[in-house]
Amino acid sequence: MKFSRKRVTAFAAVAVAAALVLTGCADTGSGTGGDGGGSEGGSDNLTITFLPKNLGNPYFDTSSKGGKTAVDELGGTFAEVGPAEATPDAQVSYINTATQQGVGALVVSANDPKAICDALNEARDAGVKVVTFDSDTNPDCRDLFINQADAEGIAKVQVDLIAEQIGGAGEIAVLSASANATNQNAWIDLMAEYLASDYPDITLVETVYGDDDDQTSFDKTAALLQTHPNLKGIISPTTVGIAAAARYLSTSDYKGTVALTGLGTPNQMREYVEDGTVTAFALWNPEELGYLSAYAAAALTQGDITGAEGDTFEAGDLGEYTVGADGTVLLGDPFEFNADNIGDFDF
Ligand code: RAM
Repeated sequence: MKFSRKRVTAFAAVAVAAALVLTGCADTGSGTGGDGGGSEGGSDNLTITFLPKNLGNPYFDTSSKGGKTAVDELGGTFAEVGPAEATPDAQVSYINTATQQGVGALVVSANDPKAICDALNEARDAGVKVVTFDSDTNPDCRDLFINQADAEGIAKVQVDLIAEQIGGAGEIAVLSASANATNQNAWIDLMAEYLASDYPDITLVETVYGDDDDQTSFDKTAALLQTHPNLKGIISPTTVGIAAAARYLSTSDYKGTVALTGLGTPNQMREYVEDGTVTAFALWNPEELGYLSAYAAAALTQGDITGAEGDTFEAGDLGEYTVGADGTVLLGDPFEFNADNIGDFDF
């Protein structure tokens, strides 16, 4: 089946792909998914290993589900490995093991832009293709970065949401993931710029780090509210953070008086939208992100692309993608969830 690849249908495309897996109808068939020739230095090694920031996060469970769907479609071998904690160098040992095992590609969301670079470059020297997704490394330690959405757009949607929710003025804080996370740090810098230029009456009083750990994020929310009695809103640009903060707010006196938005998964946020703790938040579809990342990894291992600007490849049901500047492939635009549409999503 073929879908038009733009955002309007993209959620539907992955839903159908997932349904195929659930019903056991996915094409795990025969082929290599490419021309089978391993052209231009390709190895046709379709052993593709996903390495998220940490395990146990529903966001990455969902991206890995998309990755597995794609690898199954290609007739390859999917694996997911990763640390329990999202610390800067916790992924190194997993990269080294995958290199020793001779995987075709590693698909990594980095906890730190530099800490895993040596290990990734050793993997590349050994012939492993490296795709970052979600949270990039420095560009010289990977072949491609699959970007979920334009960083400016991700920053803007969250700032616009909090501004609307607090009436355009007052103190806000950010509850982030880990302090070194490439993705969150880029978004927070851009949020600060956008606040300064477009919302001069909003003051960002503090950024705290919950380390993409539920309990730490919960405790940091409590501390923020104690430290800043005039706080009007919190932006949490992490699915772990926003869910923990929502849980804290929902049973506290702050419910309905302190606004919360950021990046969340619909399944984790549904009860807090329904109980009025949260009115709107944003995200992309992590399943699509994993699906696209796996197809990009396969295009690299098969020698269909090198990661150069202008390279194009087919990403199954999502259609054709083109590599942009700095070895980056863009999935699409962020999407806003609220009480009117949250019932339409299941991830
Ligand atoms: C968490 C992780 C991930 C980020 C999402 C929004 O799951 O920090 O890297 O992209 O939130």
